[in-house]
Amino acid sequence: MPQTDPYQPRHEHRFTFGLWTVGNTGRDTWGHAVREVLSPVDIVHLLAEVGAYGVNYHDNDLVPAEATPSERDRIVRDFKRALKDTGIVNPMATTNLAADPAFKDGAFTANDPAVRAYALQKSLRGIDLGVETGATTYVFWGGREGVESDASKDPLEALKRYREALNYLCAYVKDRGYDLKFALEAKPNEPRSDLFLPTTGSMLAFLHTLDHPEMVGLNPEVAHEQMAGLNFMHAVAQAWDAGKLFHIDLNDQNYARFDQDLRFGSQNPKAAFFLVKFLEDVGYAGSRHFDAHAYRTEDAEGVKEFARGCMRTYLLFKEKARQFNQDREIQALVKAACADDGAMTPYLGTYSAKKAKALRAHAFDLAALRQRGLAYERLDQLTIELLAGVRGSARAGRA
Ligand code: GCO
Ligand code: MN
Ligand code: MN
Repeated sequence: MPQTDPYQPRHEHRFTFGLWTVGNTGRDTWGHAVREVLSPVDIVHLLAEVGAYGVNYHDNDLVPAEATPSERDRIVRDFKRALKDTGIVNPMATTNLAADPAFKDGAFTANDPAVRAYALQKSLRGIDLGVETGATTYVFWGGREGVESDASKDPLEALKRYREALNYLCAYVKDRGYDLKFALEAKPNEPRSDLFLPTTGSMLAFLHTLDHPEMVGLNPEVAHEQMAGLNFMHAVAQAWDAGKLFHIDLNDQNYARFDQDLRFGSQNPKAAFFLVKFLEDVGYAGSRHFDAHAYRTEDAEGVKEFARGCMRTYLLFKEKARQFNQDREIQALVKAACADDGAMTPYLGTYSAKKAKALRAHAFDLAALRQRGLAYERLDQLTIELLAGVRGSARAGRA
């Protein structure tokens, strides 16, 4: 394909995949693996082949828990060599605090202090490993930090333990002089019935209770907010507004189904479009990490199609966002909806006693406010037509 293809992934797009995403073997609660296990080195080469920018991993995706120190060193050496050979980079790493049976009651929030200490030790080692392979963002997803029964754990105690653990790890990073920031990833449920800090908004409030909030941001995930029935783009906007959008996990999800990790944009294309439009409009410069996996029906070739599809869909919507921003009719409707003749300027904005006095005395033309139609039906239909491809750049005009 020529370099000018706007849908060809390039390094500057910062598309990344976890080792566990394209490496997913299709094992689920009901069935065995359907695909071969790929080594980290194989995955790095696969990602280079499909045009990705980076690879992320959990400690044990790279180094198996049972590896000896010399095995660890060999694995890390081979991985770094593969990165060098392919030009793939490692922007993010994380700790697997979910798989080991020791974490059945949580990791940082487990009732057993030995489990909490083990979780900290695993995180310290995971941080060292991530830094060694170049990661500058370290994600915390508390997959087991929750309950099945509220009889089992005091949520205030759990929050206290969670806070203590993150404070400890922030202090470690500072102590070591690492160039590393943390990104917290919320999820409402799965694998546990109820996870603590279930939404991006909860995480955002929580991180400001930490000792070093400046080191800590968010890693919102599309499916996690959708599982809670929320508007993901709004959560991302709030994270951005707070200066806390450190990372993002892109995938898709059919609301109220099991945790699906679908190819980005494949289930809710309109929501995905507005998400891409948001990220591009504000100039988000971080990784676009696809935390998703191929359908269980797919073979190795299907996995590559899945990965290419995630990136291509992102770029398709990026181009559609550009068209949306340049479409005269769409922009006229947006502008009309927000039209401001300045009549309210004396009353709006920062409070003053004078302003409030004037506002209290103002008589509104409520009949006019109540009758006004906002033409959002037309605006949304034009959006759909743009996405469906029947509203090309010929009609869009120039911005
Ligand atoms: C999930 C999560 C994970 C995390 C990963 C990185 O639902 O399983 O999204 O994939 O993102 O563990 O922390
Ligand atoms: Mn997820
Ligand atoms: Mn995720």
